[in-house]
Amino acid sequence: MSDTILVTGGAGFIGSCFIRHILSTEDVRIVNLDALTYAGNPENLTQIEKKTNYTFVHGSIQNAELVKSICEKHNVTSIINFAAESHVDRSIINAHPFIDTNVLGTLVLLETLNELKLTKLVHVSTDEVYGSLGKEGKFTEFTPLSPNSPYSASKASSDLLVNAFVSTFNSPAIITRCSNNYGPFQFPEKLIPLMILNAIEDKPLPVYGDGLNVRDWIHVQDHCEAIWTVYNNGELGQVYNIGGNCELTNIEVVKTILKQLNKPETLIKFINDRPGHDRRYAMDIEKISYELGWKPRLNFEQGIRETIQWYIDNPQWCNNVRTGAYREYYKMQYGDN
Ligand code: NAD
Ligand code: TDX
Repeated sequence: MSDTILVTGGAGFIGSCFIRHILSTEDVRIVNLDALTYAGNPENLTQIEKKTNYTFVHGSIQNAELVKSICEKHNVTSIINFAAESHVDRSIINAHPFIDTNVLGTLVLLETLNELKLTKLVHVSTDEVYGSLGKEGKFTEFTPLSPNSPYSASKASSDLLVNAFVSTFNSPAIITRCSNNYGPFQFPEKLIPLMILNAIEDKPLPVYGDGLNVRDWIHVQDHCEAIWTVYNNGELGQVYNIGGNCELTNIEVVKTILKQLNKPETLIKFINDRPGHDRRYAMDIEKISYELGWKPRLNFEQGIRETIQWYIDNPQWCNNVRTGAYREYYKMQYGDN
């Protein structure tokens, strides 16, 4: 066993998928540092929590002393940074936690990387840093950063910090930028789990604007496999785009969910558009495909069917995450719908 990886934000949607996947297939140690915000859920990790090569630490990536002491105590060799405030609508309500975690937290990880001479940092970022596309074209790694929401501005800022550390200190860091993820254990503030749960409960499905905004959907398992590929074979200092080659309008996604659940389209409710709503995202994944041999494996039709089934099969998880604070957020965002 060689690597001990500090995974940050590993109790969230994507980080927990990564940990479950890697600990069931690879011979590595993982230390998971997570602040357990509203989006962090230890229940996402019950299947691996007793493994001897897994340690959980409750704390923030902004706490430089804590991050350093964890790395020293566990002989951490490398970091994969999933920790973030991740929801665009929440960043429109209050951007401060986004700057604190996404920007200042990433700075702490970069400084730790340098100070302790760790072998690498993989920084998990997003297609949203590139801004919005028109009808044609895709984002490549050369597309200029042009973020439109406080969330994407905070992620772009963290990406720029990573690049600056690579240029200035030759820090061994790599950035991955992925498109919209879906799959089990996703917090029901994001489009797909929100629509699934509302449809199951015969509640209105709130679609922003005309519903014709396009997202490039990827199953979370494919994203995690791509990150593992980059971690092992990616070139230090590089950026790798990751995507699902699956562009769909929001209304297509919502209608697919309703059809699979055998629910009427009259549940769809068009509501006021999200301010600054990006129209279209699409990722060009030539670089990671040709250089590292990664391609998405799961198709949307099967992936969404299994995801819907997971939410049907896990009502306890769904009830546990919809706390009082969640209900307050929901009411603020959607009124009495
Ligand atoms: P999530 O909101 O489900 O999980 C984020 C996790 O980070 C939670 O467990 C939370 O407790 C933890 N966290 C928050 N602040 C922290 C802090 N200061 N210190 C330590 N832990 C903290 O998010 P996700 O959807 O799993 O996204 C993970 C990463 O992937 C993020 O960086 C996000 O920007 C990026 N990303 C997400 C998507 C997507 O579609 N969800 C797509 C591309 C990139
Ligand atoms: O209630 C809704 N109604 C609606 O029409 C919600 C929550 C969303 N939408 C629309 C907005 C987007 O066009 O659905 C689309 C997807 O919305 P989100 O699930 O909020 O994702 P998005 O804003 O595209 O950002 C996501 O992808 C990139 C993640 O939240 C980010 O963490 C990731 O970086």
